[in-house]
Amino acid sequence: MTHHFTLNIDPADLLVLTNGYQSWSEAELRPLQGTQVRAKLHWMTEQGQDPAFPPSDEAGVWRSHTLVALVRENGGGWVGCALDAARTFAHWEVRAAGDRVEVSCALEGPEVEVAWEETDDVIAAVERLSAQLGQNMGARTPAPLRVWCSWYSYFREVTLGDMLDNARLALEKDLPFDVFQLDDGFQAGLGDWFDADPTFGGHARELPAQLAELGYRAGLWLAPFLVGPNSRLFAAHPEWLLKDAASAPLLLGDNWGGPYAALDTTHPEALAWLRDLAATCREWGYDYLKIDFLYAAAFPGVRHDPSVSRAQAYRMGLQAIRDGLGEDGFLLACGAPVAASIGIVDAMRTGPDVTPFWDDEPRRVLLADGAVPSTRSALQTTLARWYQHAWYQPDPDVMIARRELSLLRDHERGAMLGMLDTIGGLRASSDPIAMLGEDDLALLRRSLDITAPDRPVALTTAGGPTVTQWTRGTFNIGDRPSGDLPARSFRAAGGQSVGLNTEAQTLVELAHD
Ligand code: 9PG
Repeated sequence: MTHHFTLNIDPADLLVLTNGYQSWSEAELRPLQGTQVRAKLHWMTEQGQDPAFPPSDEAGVWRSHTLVALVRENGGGWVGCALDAARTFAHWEVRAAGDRVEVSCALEGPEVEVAWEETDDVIAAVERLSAQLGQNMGARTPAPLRVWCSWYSYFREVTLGDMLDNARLALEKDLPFDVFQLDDGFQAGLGDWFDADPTFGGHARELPAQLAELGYRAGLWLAPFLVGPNSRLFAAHPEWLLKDAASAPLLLGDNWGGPYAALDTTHPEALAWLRDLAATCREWGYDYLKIDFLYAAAFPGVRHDPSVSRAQAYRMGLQAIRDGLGEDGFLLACGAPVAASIGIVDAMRTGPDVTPFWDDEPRRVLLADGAVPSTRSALQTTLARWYQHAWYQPDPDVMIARRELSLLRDHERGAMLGMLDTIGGLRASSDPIAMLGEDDLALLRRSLDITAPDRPVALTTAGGPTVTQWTRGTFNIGDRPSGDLPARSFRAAGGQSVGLNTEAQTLVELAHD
């Protein structure tokens, strides 16, 4: 089923607000006549977008998932939103067509209600329709948690000792964390979650009791739908894997040194295995799971039950994990089809990974990868999705407060802090606590203050291709000053740029701005 709408308006008078498919996929606010770029490398589209509905790469054609908005200069315009996303992917396409604009919404999966409204207040209409979708799907929005996560400093080299050293120091310094979350690196392989990586210096099941003694909850990272091509799981159960047209296990993405396979979540035995995986982690003492690379369960491919839609297959896998973890466990989704997760997950990563540097220009601009990990990309996408606090607790990713092992300058760290304050939701840090000086610790403490989400005051592209003007302040994520606001900074309403130093600003002209 495809819905069509025609607008008798000059495309030159409109901005378009798009929502990316999964956590890392680019969301943006751009002139309609611009071009939505598609990444140059295939694995980037597989790992960062929906390969079945990727960015158009055509001038004047914009694709968006679940929700889309068109904005006129006076703040009015049009908003479209699918009102259920449990079994159906809604693919919006907006096309500049001479002196008109053609809009379509194609449904992949069973029929669902689709709202399409003209409004004199796009911000309010986006918030109202997204809230309605959240309500229809029974959105879970428990109290936000403050999380220390191992990934952004220790990466796959993390050890059991690193976790405990940081937890002890956090307690000593009275840092207000609720959860200590072990990320990628503890496991023998993707799929072989119960076997330890020999370099981890122990087993993940040893951690929760020791954290509990210090007063912290234990969190664990899993990529539950991924299966490493060299894993024991891959060899033992090829029948549980998503297949290509030639019935061979489908290999996708590129991480951990190459592509990986995915579980077929329409296979009853794979579902039982997923339930058991989450239940086992719970038995080990983890009541917080960060489940990652979830888009793999919805990847286009040949499934055991071909009558199940991709969205539904994804949701069956997600529900199995929820069933294994229990209703009272906390589920943070990452790399996840965002709307299809509503009602099962407690929190959702709302953008690409932040990094201890501002921008990865080669990958973002030359390779056109909007899902590239970088602080700039994280700010852009997360700010363009502010309304998603009605779907789950947003996870705008970690604050990087450390000055050591970081290229971020003070005003860039200030922009990161401004983004966390604006979006609300979870608070997180990954800094080795022993590395933090007094100023860094003060910034870290400040970043752990939970805030209610802010509202935009206007949708214009001033300050970068995202939502930059808020009741509490203004962002400039670009590389040139915007009015009197310096590049890469946030200024609180009526105040100073947060953390802005007096160093000369680097002014770089970027093709993509
Ligand atoms: C663990 C990490 C962390 C992190 C997740 C996810 O596109 N990419 O190249 C890409 C690489 C890593 C990545 C996301 C995207 O990170 O977001 O928090 O858990 O996995 O491996």
